[in-house]
Amino acid sequence: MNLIETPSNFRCGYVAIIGLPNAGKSTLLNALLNIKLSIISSKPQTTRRRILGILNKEKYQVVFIDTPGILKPRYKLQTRMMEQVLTALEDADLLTLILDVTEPRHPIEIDLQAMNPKKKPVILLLNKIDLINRQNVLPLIDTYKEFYSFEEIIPISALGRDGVDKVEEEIVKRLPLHPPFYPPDVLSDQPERFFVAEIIREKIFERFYQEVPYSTEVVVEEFKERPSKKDYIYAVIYVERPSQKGIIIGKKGEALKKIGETARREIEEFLGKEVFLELRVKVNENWRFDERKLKRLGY
Ligand SMILES: Nc1nc2c(ncn2[C@@H]2O[C@H](COP(=O)(O)OP(=O)(O)OP(=O)(O)O)[C@@H](O)[C@H]2O)c(=O)[nH]1
Ligand SMILES: [Mg+2]
Repeated sequence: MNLIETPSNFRCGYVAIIGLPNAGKSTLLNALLNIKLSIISSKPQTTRRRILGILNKEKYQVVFIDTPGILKPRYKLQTRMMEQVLTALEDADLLTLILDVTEPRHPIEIDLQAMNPKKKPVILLLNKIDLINRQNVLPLIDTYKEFYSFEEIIPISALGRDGVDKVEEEIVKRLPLHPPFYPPDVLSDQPERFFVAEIIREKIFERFYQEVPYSTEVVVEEFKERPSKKDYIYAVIYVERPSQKGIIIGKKGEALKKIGETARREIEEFLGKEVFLELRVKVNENWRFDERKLKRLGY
């Protein structure tokens, strides 16, 4: 029999990463895990679903939950996104609120008392300190001390991995004594095909402007492992209008080809093997606003 013993001082818990759109939540998740798991872009509302990222160490397991940025929903997809945030808040043992120090609106716009009725401990992370003068950091910490009784306030640069080890340390200290929830080789609860779709969506977020990235959803329809051949992946890019389909495909299919190339390279890196990626663009009219269509897309 193969019995795995967990030491009695093992710590394990759920940690939600919350904040306004574009604060650097996904960048932080990736920095903590030392792997590119969550997609990133310079545009707000990149993340649409809660994404688990599991950090496994000898004496602890941290289940991080990356979440969509907090906003006032203006359409159904955004309502679904905010439900994802609320679920994460409910699941979490500990919250990390991340704010962009170059954005003075933070975190006043977030009503922490209302969002955290059970008064779970909150660690405040002042992110993007690489973009401001060092001497402005301490006064900022003082300002936010008044705002809420944070467990800890840590200035970081998620992008530069500055302060990220300290974040891990402060989190682990506060985790419950509990055996691991997941086997040590598991990185997330989402299947590979979800991350493949996300990588393609990231390339669209990077490349296009205005409504196009927001009108786009990607679904991996087929993922076939083939003996003695590369894996075959067939993904559909859904847009809301025919004009957007034209934009994504581009002149003579150039734009779509570029998306396919950059996405494939990153998918191969993520999966650790070569793949054949086929992309198709389809119109799914106003899917963001339509309850039934959202449901079919898994929202
Ligand atoms: N200079 C700097 N940029 C950062 C840092 N952290 C994140 N960024 C940038 O900020 C932008 C947003 O980062 P994301 O990680 O996608 O932010 P997010 O909070 O997950 O955004 P949503 O998913 O849209 O809510 C990207 O362009 C990142 O490269 C940082 O520490 N310093
Ligand atoms: Mg994100």
